[in-house]
Amino acid sequence: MTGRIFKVAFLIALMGSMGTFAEAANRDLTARDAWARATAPGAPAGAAFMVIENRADAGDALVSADAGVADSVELHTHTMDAGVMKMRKVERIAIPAKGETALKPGGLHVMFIGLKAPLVEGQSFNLGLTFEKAGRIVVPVTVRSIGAR
Ligand SMILES: [Cu+2]
Repeated sequence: MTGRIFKVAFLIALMGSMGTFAEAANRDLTARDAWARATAPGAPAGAAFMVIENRADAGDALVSADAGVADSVELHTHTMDAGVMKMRKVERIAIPAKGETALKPGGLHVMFIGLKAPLVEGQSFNLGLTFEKAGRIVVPVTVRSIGAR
C-alpha cells in the first residue's frame, strides 16, 4: 500500500518535471528587463522597453503585443524626419538567430495607446508578446519613474 502511494507520487513528480522541460524547450524567445515609463495622469499613451533574446538557430520576429492596460498595443520605432524625432508603427521587429534585439527609449518600443489608467511607478503588469515562429509569451513589465531611461 505504501509502495503504491510512493509510485503514484513519483509518477506525478515525473510528469511535473517533464512538463517543465517541455515548456523550457519551447522558450527559444525570452524578454528580460521589461519596463515601462510611468505616465502623467490623463496621458493617452505609454511605452515599454526590453531586451528580447532568441536562442533558436533561426531568426524570428515579434509581430504583435497585447496588454490589459491599454485599448490597443502597437510595435513602434523612432525615425528622424527633418531633425524631428517621430514615431512610426512597424509590422514586425526582427530578432536574429542566437542573438538579441533591444527595445529602448529613442528606438524600437511597444506602444500602449488609450491607457485605461496612468502607469504608476512601482506597479507591474503582464505584456503578451507574439512571435512569428515561437508563438506567444507573457512577460512582467515593471513601471519605472517618469524620467527613467
Ligand atoms: Cu510609439
